[in-house]
Amino acid sequence: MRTKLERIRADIEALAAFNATPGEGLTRLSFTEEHRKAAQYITEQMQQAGLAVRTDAVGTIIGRMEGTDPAAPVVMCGSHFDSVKNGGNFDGPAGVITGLETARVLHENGVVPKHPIEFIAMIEEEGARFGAGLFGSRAMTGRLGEQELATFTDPDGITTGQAMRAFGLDPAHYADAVRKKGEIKNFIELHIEQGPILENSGDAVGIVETVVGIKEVEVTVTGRPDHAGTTPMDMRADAFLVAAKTAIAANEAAVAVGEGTVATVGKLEVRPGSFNIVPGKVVFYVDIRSKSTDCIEAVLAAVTAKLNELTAGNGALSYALRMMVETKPVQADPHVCDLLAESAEKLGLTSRRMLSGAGHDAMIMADITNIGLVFVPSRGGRSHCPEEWTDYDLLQNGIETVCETVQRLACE
Ligand code: HGY
Ligand code: MN
Ligand code: MN
Repeated sequence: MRTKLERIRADIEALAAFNATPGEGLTRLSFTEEHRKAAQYITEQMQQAGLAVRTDAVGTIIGRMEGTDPAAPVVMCGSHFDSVKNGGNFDGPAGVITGLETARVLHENGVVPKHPIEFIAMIEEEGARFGAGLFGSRAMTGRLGEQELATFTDPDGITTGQAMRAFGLDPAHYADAVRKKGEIKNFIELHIEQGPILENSGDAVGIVETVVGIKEVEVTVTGRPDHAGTTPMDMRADAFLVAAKTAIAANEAAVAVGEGTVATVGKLEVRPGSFNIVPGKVVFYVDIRSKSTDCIEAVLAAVTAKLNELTAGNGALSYALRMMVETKPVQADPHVCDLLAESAEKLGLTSRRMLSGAGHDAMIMADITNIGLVFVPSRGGRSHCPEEWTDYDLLQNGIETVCETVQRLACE
């Protein structure tokens, strides 16, 4: 092993401290003090590894190692360092630390690659603050628009653009983050699996071949707030009842279409939100994922049909949909997958080809480059919760695999 387990542990523990909810899992939202402190730590670690460090126009941190051919396309390696609310310490940081440790190993072993290598720490991959994730990679690939910066808000009504400005970034320059097609040779990401398959298989690393497509849609149901005690049941325009029945329809449609399709309503807000008021407005999010685009569309159609059915014939009920994130299923590059498998084998590690049910920045980077995505096991398959955990030696196996592969890609 060329990587150092103690450095990996120290990085995870250091980043875990930049947390808004200590004792209740990790909460590190974008453009907050927790973000600033984590960015400072990552920047320092990158500098100590000999990298030239910059922050792009939307806040993603980029540490660059020059190659012998500065005009050669860049090999990129990294992940994100924001979190969900009350999440775990490995979702994202495991991949950022993979980059840090790879940079350290190449630097201390005097490896000078042909291709420049850029180590990446993306922001706002989870979308936990503004509702639209994969933000840093969407900015890099040109999928971000100024409409989003001006209209997507956090629970306090602060827009993404306002939060960027308060953080010291100029949202008007968001397009400066865009990287041109051809500029990047590969994007390699290590991530925890966040599910039970790899751990149950006993294999050391997962090599992702396909990442599911995602549609995350915001649904606003408008009804009429009324007194909960005096309004007869047949005279109500109850926005929550519409939302609840729609959530059940989404669940039933995902089960019906099969092919591993999933649908989740994980965020819902009832307004005004008092026990004795018939809900006048409900805003909720339907997250639909599948390796099949047709299945995603079928579930979305079922959601829309249910909303039409429930609001037709009641003039006081209406709904609106807003697409927050939509990505198609994405394939990892076969050559990169083979290199990852060869690296694992060379290290004496077993590997298996996998599907990713979680979205990752790599799936967005696939718009402009060839990607590789490596999984390490999650204990009990748990993630997006304080129980999220990966033993450091199991994480190190993945980091060694990526380090070996990044070096080969950058030197070939
Ligand atoms: O939602 C996801 O799949 C990822 O954790 N952002
Ligand atoms: Mn996540
Ligand atoms: Mn993640």
